[in-house]
Amino acid sequence: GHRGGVVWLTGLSGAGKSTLAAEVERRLFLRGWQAKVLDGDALRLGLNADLGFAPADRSENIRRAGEVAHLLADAGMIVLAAFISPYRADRDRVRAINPEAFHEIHVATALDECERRDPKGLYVRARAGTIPDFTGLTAPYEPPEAPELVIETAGRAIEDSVGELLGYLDRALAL
Ligand code: GGZ
Repeated sequence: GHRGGVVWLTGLSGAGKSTLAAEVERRLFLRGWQAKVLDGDALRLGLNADLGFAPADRSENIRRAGEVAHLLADAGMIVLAAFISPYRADRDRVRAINPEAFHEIHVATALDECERRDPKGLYVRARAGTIPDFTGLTAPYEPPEAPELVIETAGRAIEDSVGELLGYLDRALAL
């Protein structure tokens, strides 16, 4: 069995947060663990559809997502939260809701690698000036100072990063 927890993946657009979260959710499900992905991109279609990318909107986005994540974790779920969450203060506020149940994972793929991948063509559009306040280019990203885990995805297979996160969750959440 396992305890609940908020597994908070932070990093740039294109770092691999959503890919990692979805694959780890699948792998946990196969073992019979209760896991749920919360994804910034998806929540912005519904719960957070009223929010954009100005600093105050990002903070509110993370505040709401953090509250939902902790509610699910209290119910025993392993919540895989994938949000750029560029501001340290916003992430610290989510941690403060229940520090014992919060696991900050820095998906530390460097900007040049994210821009090389550019899976949705957003970096090209941001460079062209059609997306304002783009994280890493025209908006800040504040890396975690003391994350529970740092995952580097550049130059390795997805399965390798997935295994690293699963190993951490085994140590932190297994009962
Ligand atoms: C950063 C943006 C922006 C701007 C749209 N800056 O990689 P994606 O495309 O599929 O996911 C990103 C998503 C970011 O949403 P989050 O809720 O994770 O952001 S935050 O935590 O900062 O509130 C990206 C896309 O939206 N996107 N415009 N200007 N990413």
